[in-house]
Amino acid sequence: MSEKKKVVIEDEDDIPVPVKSKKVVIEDEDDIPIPVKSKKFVIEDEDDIPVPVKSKKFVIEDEDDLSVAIKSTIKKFLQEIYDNPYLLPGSGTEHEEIFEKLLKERGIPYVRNPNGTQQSPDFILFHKWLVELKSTKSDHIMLNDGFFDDDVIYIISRTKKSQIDSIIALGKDVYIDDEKEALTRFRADIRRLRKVYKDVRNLFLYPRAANRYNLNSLDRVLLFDALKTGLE
Ligand SMILES: [Ca+2]
Repeated sequence: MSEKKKVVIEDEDDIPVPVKSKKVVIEDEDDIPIPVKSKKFVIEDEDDIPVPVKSKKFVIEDEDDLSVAIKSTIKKFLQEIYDNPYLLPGSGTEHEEIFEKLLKERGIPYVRNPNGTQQSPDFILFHKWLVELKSTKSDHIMLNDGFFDDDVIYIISRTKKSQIDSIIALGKDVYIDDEKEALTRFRADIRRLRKVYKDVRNLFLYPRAANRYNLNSLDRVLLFDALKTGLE
């Protein structure tokens, strides 16, 4: 230890933490890095160091807390639509636009049509939660070539005689296993047909699914409860 030093550092633990990581030797106080000195206040001890996070309405301790806050925001939003299905009328693009307006009004971050307008999902909320909108004026929805994706939240707006109700559920809670098994076999057959039937002179034959799913036996209360449990 040099005697020129004004501050005597007895051992390494006494070296202030921000300085410790630097490789320069501190000869006297003037050598203390500028950012510390330029502060308007003197930090007497650690308790005086401002903690910006504490000024927020809630303290986010770690990512788990953030994810709890996001889940609770999504749950509240879905509950609102479930309780007031008239908030989400319309079909197709109009249906999506109304949903987008609801998200904007509530300050929920989202991406619309992340995979294009023809591919699921219709929205991603908070960079993570996938939402697919469906609307129908009958007792079924069109699936065409598609099916329910396990971890996508489906919001099905059903209008019947000017009454609207919403079925809100995770994909995996909607379908029954044997339905998916039948669909897998069906898709294999479609692929086979596409190979068998190709162009015949001017005629191009293209087998394509126009599958639909009947909603009548779905229990909207049970399905929504299952989704909410998953968001706890
Ligand atoms: Ca859709």
